[in-house]
Amino acid sequence: MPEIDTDAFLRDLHELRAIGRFRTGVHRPTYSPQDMESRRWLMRRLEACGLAPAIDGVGNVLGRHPGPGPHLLVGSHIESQNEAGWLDGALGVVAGIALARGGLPVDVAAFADEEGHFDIGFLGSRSAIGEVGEAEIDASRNRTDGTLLREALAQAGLAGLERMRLEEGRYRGFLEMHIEQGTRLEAAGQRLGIVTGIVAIWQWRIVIAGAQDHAGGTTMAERRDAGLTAVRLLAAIDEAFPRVCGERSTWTTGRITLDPGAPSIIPGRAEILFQVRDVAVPVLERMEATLRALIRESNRRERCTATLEEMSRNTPALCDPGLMGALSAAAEALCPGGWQAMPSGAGHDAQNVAKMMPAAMLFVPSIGGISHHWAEDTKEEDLVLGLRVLADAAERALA
Ligand code: HGY
Ligand code: MN
Ligand code: MN
Repeated sequence: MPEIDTDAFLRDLHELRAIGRFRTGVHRPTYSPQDMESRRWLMRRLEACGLAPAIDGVGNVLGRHPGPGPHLLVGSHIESQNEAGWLDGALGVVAGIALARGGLPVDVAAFADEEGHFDIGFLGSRSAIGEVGEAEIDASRNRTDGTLLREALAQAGLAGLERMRLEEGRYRGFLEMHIEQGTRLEAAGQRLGIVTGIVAIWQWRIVIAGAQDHAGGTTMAERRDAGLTAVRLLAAIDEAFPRVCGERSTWTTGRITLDPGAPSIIPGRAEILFQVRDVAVPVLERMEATLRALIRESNRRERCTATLEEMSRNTPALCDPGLMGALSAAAEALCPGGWQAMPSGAGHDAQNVAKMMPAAMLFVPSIGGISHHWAEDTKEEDLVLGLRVLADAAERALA
């Protein structure tokens, strides 16, 4: 069992929490000044625990262990959703620092824009495995304010820096510790989750074209209200999906925008950001086929026209049995019977890194299941137990 300084780990977590603090959470959108401050903080921390830190052309931060192999890669992301949790991502990166400080031969990574502030999502880990071309970067915009990714990179001082690629053959595997972002562990009274598989996320923009017009002069019979068509389409999706989805599928409308968005004007345009998630591609394909059929049906029946634009899709990932075994053995040794194997309903950088090396994840409970909200939290004793299990598992995986 490596000598892990859990007090320093907690101190690091709270120091990082103070950068971009928002109520009890953080607001660190990718490439914002507070995000870049957190990346600089991380580079100093990595150097202080003996790793050689570097930042790349999309803001990935990697601390490289100087010694001979074998090595593990440990990490996650440090940007947050808007006004969101202090642990989502940060926990996995700070845990990596703690393992390096404890003398384990680990490299530590903070992959940029896992949270998809820019269209393509998981930008950093997809770039690190060679899946992001220059054209994608040219075309990508910030989902909140429309800033071009190229411009955001320049403002962050990253333009022109080379983009790093994870080194083939350097690592035994990748370990990511993460807050569960759900209620399973808490409901089962468990303290640790060994992740079996990570969902894929398929995202679309549905644009509905109607006719902007006067809210009073235009009769109900003649108006082409894009807002009502959007609402009816979403209701049809919610009615049909339970017949084609899987046990843990989810479908979410994260945003509906009505233009021009005034009370006395019939919206001429509606835009829906819609995503589905599941661990099985055939289930995702069934949901997509149903979505397309419902849009065809809407266009047959409605006076407004709906079009479907694909935004992004990734692939589900199964976690590596060997690394899962190391995590389970460590969990059983440190918390007998207090853990369970479980799927991840959230997407993670691990699902991209898994395309290049064995990868596995360790969950700690979310209080109330809350995440992607500033109130996200985990009991301190569960954070410490998770770190100890991660360190023990890392040592087993490196043996
Ligand atoms: O949305 C997700 O699953 C991840 O937290 N970005
Ligand atoms: Mn995350
Ligand atoms: Mn997240």
